[in-house]
Amino acid sequence: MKMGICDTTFARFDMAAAAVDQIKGQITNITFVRRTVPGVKDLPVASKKLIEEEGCELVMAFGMPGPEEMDKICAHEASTGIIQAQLMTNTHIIEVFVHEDEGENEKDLKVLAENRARQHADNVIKMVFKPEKFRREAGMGMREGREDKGPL
Ligand code: RDL
Ligand code: RDL
Ligand code: RDL
Repeated sequence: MKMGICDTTFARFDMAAAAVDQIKGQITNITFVRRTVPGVKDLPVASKKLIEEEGCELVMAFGMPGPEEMDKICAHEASTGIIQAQLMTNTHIIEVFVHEDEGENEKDLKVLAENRARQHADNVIKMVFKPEKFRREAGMGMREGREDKGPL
């Protein structure tokens, strides 16, 4: 399988490296194609190119929206673009965003970013290779990077 990995220089942690490490530890026959762009708004077309020009069957897109109002708008625009790219290509682009103000401090933000990246990587493995295992997590209040909420 060919998997696209797209990330930004704006982000303050290398989430893509954590995710690739997480996947390589469980699945061996995956080829990764990596692209880095400046910021989150560049992720949609970079992801679409990984699908259409590089033949990736799934893309993980990593980004870190900043704390300002402008950054939040940017992040929303990027998400909308990522969804549009998914619909245009009929292919999943797993959006892994960590908002800078989700962290209580820099250390907490770093731990959150690493955990979210690794847990979305686990999600991808389950979605693609173990769908019946993922099915058992339906409705279970799963979260990425922090404690799961749990079922009602
Ligand atoms: O196309 C070049 C840039 O416009 C693009 O890379 C933007 O995504 C960059 N950018 C902003 O301009 C901004 O105001 C980013 C953020 N905020 C942000 O919070 N996170 C980003 N990029 O990854
Ligand atoms: O593509 C992977 C994720 O980005 C995607 O599954 C999102 O829908 C996950 N998600 C968030 O990132 C978020 O900030 C969800 C919520 N909030 C939410 O409130 N409910 C969800 N997903 O089902
Ligand atoms: O309920 C607490 C959090 O789940 C909530 O604040 C989410 O919106 C946090 N969050 C993001 O902001 C985001 O951009 C999450 C994701 N992405 C995500 O992919 N998975 C999450 N939370 O569990």
